[in-house]
Amino acid sequence: MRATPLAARRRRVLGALLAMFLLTACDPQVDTRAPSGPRPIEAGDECHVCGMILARFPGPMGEVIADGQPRALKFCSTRDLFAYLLQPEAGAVVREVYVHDMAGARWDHPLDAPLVDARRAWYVAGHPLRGAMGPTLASFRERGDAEAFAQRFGGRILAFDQITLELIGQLGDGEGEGGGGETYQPAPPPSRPALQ
Ligand code: ZN
Ligand code: CU1
Repeated sequence: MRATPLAARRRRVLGALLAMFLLTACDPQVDTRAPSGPRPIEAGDECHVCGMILARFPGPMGEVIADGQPRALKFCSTRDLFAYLLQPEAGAVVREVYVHDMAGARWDHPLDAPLVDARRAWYVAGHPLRGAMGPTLASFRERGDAEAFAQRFGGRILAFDQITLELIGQLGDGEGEGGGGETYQPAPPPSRPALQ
């Protein structure tokens, strides 16, 4: 059957729409945007999960750069960071994740510590030091620093992908207990390379 000019035009429009859809659908897989890097945590920053003012609390904190969010999302603790990251909805929009490298940092002054790529960091769970929300994960850029911490305080070492919601739930409750526990204050290692 011979197509009328109108039907032919409709087919062309549909074809163009289909091509646009396919291009858009493929887009996330060819994302080549370079990481923009961590933003400094500032005095008034609030936790994206619980609303607490970060600067008032001890222990390592986290940060997320997410699509559709002009500002970095900040987290009072690695515990709240993972509680956010491990929700199914978060996965689609999270671009970059950072945590404090506590090697060479004072546990009660985490804002002095550098923020490092959380996906490549090492974590210690099950130690007695308290973060902003109570029991929390100590975070380190180097596995050796996590091992040294675990030797001193106890706990087990985990990679980013080994952290589950179940594990976060098992850390125990303790909101508002921040500041308790022992003080972790190692001497900075002598030859730590500078982070860009
Ligand atoms: Zn929080
Ligand atoms: Cu909190």
